[in-house]
Amino acid sequence: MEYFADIPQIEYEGPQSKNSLAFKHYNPEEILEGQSMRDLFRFSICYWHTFRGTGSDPFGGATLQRPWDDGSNSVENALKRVDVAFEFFEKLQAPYYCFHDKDVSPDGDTLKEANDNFDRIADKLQEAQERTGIKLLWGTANMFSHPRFMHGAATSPNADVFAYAAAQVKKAMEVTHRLGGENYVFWGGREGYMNLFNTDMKRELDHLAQFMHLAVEHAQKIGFKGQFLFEPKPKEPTKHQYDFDAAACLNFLRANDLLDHVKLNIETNHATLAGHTMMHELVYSSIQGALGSIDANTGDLLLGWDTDQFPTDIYLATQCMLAILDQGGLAPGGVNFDAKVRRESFEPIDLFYAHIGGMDAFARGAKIAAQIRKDGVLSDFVAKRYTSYDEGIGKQIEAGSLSFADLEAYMLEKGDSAPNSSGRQEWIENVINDYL
Ligand code: XLS
Ligand code: NI
Ligand code: NI
Repeated sequence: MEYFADIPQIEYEGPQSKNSLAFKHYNPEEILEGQSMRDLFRFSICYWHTFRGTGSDPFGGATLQRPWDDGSNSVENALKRVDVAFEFFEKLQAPYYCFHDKDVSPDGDTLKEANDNFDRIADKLQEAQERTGIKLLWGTANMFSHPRFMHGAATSPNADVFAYAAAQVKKAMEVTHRLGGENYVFWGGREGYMNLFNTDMKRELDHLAQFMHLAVEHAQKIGFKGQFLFEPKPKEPTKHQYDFDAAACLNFLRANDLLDHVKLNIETNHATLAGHTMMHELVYSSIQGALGSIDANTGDLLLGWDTDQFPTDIYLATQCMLAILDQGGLAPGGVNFDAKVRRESFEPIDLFYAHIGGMDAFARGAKIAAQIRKDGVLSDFVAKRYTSYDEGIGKQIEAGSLSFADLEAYMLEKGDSAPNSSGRQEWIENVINDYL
């Protein structure tokens, strides 16, 4: 059975092509900075938006036409979705996918029933992976949709909810491991608070840290060697999420001795909700050796929530790829499209346009970033801007060999600092535009 019978295999046709069902820039075989685009991006398609999204919003119900889906939460429907999803991944030449447990598998009335359902679906996922060669980038657990998680999961004041969440993550890790998942993600869900008057923040954060240590311990027990990833997001659904931004996450991981085990999964729309640019979050995590993977999407400055739109902005993609190329790629992470089509884009073909556009935007951004890097325009200028630290007093400062008293003596003798040079911001922005 073919579910997208009117859609051809999406192939690379080059920038001159006028075919909107072809890649114009994403050429999996093309080499950029020594690696193929396939290996550089490790593109992944998310199950939740693409196969479980309905188009509903707080003001209206489902709009998306998904003729294969009977709308039920049955195992049969879930099994059929696996076929649909893998046909989609294959047609798009996407090497990876990722999921929450509850995206792929129906919940149950008891934990046992939910686990049995998950095993049945995992059998089918495994079969589909083996048949197509498509791999699991990461797995995670949905610990925010069910009403039991209204106060959070690991940070819930209800210890039974902590226990349920632990059981759920244990299972999700085991299935991820069985499917060869290369990473396991923790995004906060409802780990945060709505009001501090009713919240013991210290206890909640301690519980979250303990939960993550239990996950690390279980990974060792089952031999899961994948990378753990923590995904920052400042708000939504709670008013204040504990995984606010890269800085807050890294502080949490460092303070709780988790930094050796967990890196970050940075999402564009979450960065902007936190008042940062995506590039800021990428660079901030990368310089600390903690940039593990990205959730590629974009927000809308005029809409103040996590709109999870497909990334089509070449400037943004260039900024992302400057940071990613700078650390030589993302493996074992990748570029996951945590993005959804608009509720007005309700036909299945819109899913193809959306992903083709995102993959092409990243490919273009990467080509532009690689050229900028090859010409050394940014690196040369930045290196020059800091030359005062390459010799003399600057070199001694960086070496840590001077005290406040030494610096005072130096400046008392000199009288005043050397003149500054221009930051050339407008010039450097013009230079970037020359490459676009
Ligand atoms: C929600 C998050 C979520 C994570 C996975 O805003 O982006 O989708 O990526 O739990
Ligand atoms: Ni995400
Ligand atoms: Ni998001």
